[in-house]
Amino acid sequence: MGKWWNQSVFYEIYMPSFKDGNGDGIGDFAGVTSKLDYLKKLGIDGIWLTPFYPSPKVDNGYDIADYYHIDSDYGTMKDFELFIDEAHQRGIRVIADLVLNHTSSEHPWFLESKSAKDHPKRDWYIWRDEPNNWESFFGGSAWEYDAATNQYYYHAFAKEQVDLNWANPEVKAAMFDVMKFWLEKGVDGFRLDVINFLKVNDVFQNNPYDVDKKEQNHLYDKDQEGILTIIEEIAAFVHQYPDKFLVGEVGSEELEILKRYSGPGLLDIVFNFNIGSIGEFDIDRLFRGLVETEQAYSRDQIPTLFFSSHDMSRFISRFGDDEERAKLVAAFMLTAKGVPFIYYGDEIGMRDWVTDKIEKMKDVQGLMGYKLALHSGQSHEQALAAANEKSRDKSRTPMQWNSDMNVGFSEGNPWITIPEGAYDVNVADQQSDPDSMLSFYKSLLKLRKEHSALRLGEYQILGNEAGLVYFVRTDDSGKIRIVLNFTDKPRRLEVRSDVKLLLSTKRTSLESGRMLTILANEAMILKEDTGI
Ligand code: ISL
Ligand code: CA
Repeated sequence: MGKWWNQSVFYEIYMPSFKDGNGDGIGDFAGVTSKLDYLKKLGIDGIWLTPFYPSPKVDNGYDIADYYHIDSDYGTMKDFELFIDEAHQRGIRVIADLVLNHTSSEHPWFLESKSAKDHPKRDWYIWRDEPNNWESFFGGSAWEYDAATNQYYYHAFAKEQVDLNWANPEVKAAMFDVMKFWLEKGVDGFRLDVINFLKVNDVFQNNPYDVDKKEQNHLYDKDQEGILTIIEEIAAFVHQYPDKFLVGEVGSEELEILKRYSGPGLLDIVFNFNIGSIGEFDIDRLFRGLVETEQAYSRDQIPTLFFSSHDMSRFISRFGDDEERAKLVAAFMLTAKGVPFIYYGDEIGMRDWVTDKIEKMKDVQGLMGYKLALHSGQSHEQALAAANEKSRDKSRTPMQWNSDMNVGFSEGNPWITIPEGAYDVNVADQQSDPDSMLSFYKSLLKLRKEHSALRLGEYQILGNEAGLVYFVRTDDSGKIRIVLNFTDKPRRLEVRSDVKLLLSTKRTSLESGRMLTILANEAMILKEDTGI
C-alpha cells in the first residue's frame, strides 16, 4: 500500500516571511493562501508551516504561549481553516510545526509553575536548587534563577523557552490533547521540533567539554535513555489517525543517533542533518553522507533530503554562490532516494542576507552571540561578525515575488530587511524564463510526478568518480539514470543505445552513439526503457 508522504516533496514556509496579506509587514495565512496556486504550479505535495500559535515571538513562534489558537499576526482560526481547505482542494497536504519540548515563559502553565514551589504545576517544568554546567544552545547557562522561589529552571534554548518535564505524565497528557486538537482540525501531521530533547539525564550529570574546540559536548541534555519510549507513545498516538505523518527534528548530525528515531512504530522520518548540514561545498562528503545513510538505514527507513532551512544559511550562498551548482544540488535533492524538503525561496535561488547593523538583527541566537562576544571583550565590529555568524536571519528574509515595492511581499513595512540584490531574483521574472532556477525546479518536480522510479525506486547503482556523481533508480515502471557533473571539466560517459533524455541543464537532445560527453556542471536525467 502506498503511503503518501514517502512520495511527496515538502516545501517549508517560514510563516512571517512568505506573503503578507494585510499590509502589516508580517506574513500571514491570508498571504499563504493567496500563493497556493503558485505552489501547486511549482509541483510540491506538502507544506511544512513553521509555528503559527500565539507567541511573544522571542524565537519567532518556537516559544508557544497558547497551543490552541492562531497568533493574531498570522490571522484567525477561520483564516487557518480556509487555508487548510484550499490546500486540500489542490491536493496539497499540510504539516504543522509543533514544539513539545518547551513552552514560552508566558504560557499560563509556566506562570502557574513559577508561582509557588508547592503549586501542582511546579513539576511540569524542570526546577533545581542549584544549576549544573549545561549550556543553552543559544549560548550562556541553560539555567535561569527565579528569585521569588529561590530555584533555577532549565531552558535548552532562550530563557523565554522553558523546558517541560516530560517525566511528568500530566505534561504528556496535555500535549496529546494538543496533538488531537490539530489533527482533528485537519493537519496531515507534524514536524516535531527538537524531539530528541524531551528527556534529560535524571541526575543532571555535568556535560564534558571538548578539549580542542573549547565547546561543551551535549552528552546529557539530549538523546537520553527512555526517549524512544516517549517517541513510541507519540507515534502510536498520532498514527491512530489514518494517514497522519510525523517528521522529527532530531538535533544531531550523527547518523548513529539519527537512525534510532525513525521507522515502524517511531517517527516516519527524521531530518538527515548528516547530509543537509554540510557547510562548505564538498561533493565527496555529500556523496559519502548519502551512501552512509543508505548503509545505516534499514529497508523501511527513508532518508530526508534538504540543504536549507530557517536555521541555516541557504545552500546557494553556502555552496559558493553559483547558480549552476545550485541546479546540480537541486537535481541531487529531487532525484536521490528520500523525502525532499525545499526551503521557500530556494526554488528561485534566493541568497543569504548579512546585516551591517546590529539594530537590524532579529534572531535571538544572533543577538545572543553579539551580547556574549561583547562580554568577552570583543570590539563592536568583532561582535557584529560573531553575531552574523550565529544569526539565522540569513535565510529568513521575505519571499521575493517580483521587483515591485518590497519584492511584492508586503504593502507595508517588512518586519525584516529586504537584502540588496533581492529585487533581481524574483518569481515573476523567472516564471517567463525557461532557463531560470524556478523553471528547473518545476521540470524536476514534474519528472518526479511522471516517473515513479524517481519517487520510490531503489538504487541499482550509486557512484561518484571524482565529482561525477551518478545513480540509477529502478522500480516496476523502469529505470532512470541520473548523472551530475559537479566538476568544471566535460566528462565521457557510456550509456545504453536506447537511452532517452528526460532533462538536462545544458541541452535539449542527445548526441547519437553510446558514448556521451557530459558538459562541465551539467545535470542529466536519462531513461533507459528496456531490459530491467
Ligand atoms: O541542538 C542542535 C544541534 O545539536 C541545534 O541544531 C538544534 O537542533 C536546533 O537549534 C533546534 O532548532 C529548532 O528548535 C529551536 C528553534 O530556535 C529552531 O528554529 C528550531 O528549528 C528551539 O525551538
Ligand atoms: Ca500580515
